[in-house]
Amino acid sequence: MSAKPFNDTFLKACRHEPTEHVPVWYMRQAGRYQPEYRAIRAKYSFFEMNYIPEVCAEVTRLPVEQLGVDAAILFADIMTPLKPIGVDVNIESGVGPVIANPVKTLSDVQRLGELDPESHVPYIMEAIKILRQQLSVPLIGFAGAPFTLASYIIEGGPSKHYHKTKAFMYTQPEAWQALMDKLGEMTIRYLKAQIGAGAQAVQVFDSWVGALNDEDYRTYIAPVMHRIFSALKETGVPTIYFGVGAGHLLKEWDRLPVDVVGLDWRTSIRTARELGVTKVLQGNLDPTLLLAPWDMLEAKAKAILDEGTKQPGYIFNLGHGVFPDAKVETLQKLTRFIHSYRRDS
Ligand code: 1CP
Repeated sequence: MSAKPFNDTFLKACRHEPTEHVPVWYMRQAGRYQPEYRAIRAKYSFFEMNYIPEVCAEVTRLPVEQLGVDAAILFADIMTPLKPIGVDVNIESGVGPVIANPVKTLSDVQRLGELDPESHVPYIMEAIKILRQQLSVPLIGFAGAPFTLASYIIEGGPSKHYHKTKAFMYTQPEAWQALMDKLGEMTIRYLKAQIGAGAQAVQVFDSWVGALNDEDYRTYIAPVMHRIFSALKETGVPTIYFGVGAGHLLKEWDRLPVDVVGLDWRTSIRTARELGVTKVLQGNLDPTLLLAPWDMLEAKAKAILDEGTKQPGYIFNLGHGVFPDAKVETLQKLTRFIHSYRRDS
């Protein structure tokens, strides 16, 4: 075990419990903004870094040691479990996931296999076990949500408007349902396996689901998200649901059996609370502020902390991932600031 005492502030906040300091971690805290990451990435492809548990563990630990954050997030990608079920995906530098065989029809959906985590992604469970020996902060496992995964599988890569995805949903409802069922089942198996190996919380990234209006979300997405979070409830491990530009879906999200809602930077904590969101909140500093003068960054972070800490159950994070031109020093300073923050009243 690690020599340091275990820091459980993040897990306490997930359970609505008071904490001595506000816990903080950053989405995409492992990545290209770190010179150490770039040095390792120069030697391996993205998936090679994933396949070698020691490398995966090293990259996961990097931001914990460098920034002093209160949680680690497993170094993998939302595309990781798709490769073994038959999606021919590669992660291209500066682009993201690119898929050689996009899904177009029901038979394409039927061709996708079932995920057997123990045989398909044993390296993920191995990395989790190694990390649990080394870390003195909780380890977050994660997966992509069905809509967001479907958007890559159908578009063939990153997209702006998700036209093909939405057209598939509207014109091939049977195939869409089959795809949601398959990806929903995959997500449950994958996250349960991560929890079985030692993940102490799990985040489901539905980054692009904000492309849907609330009615379509209710019709096409809410049932599968219900199934996923209900299945995970049985594990007793806290769950987090995050999306970008999804403020209009928050009322729906509050009805899901999920513990923590991750906000992007567009929806303030105050707005979320005014909408009636009762869940623990995580977020939501605009990541672009990492490039702003320190005084501005500090003032914006303080305003978020003042709102977030009005009740127990708040986790500081960015409103989306750290991007490559952020500076390690800025994130270090921000983390120290979050940890030193105490409410005035
Ligand atoms: O530190 C961490 O956060 C852990 C690792 C992690 C996570 C949680 C990576 C590594 N990816 C993800 C999740 C992920 N991947 C999401 C959800 C979060 C988000 O909205 O950012 C998404 C949408 C992806 C898909 C993806 N993979 C993209 C985005 C493409 C797009 O559509 O804009 C990209 C660029 C990747 C590749 C990737 N994944 C992770 C890293 C560090 C990288 C860059 C790889 C490189 O070095 O080339």
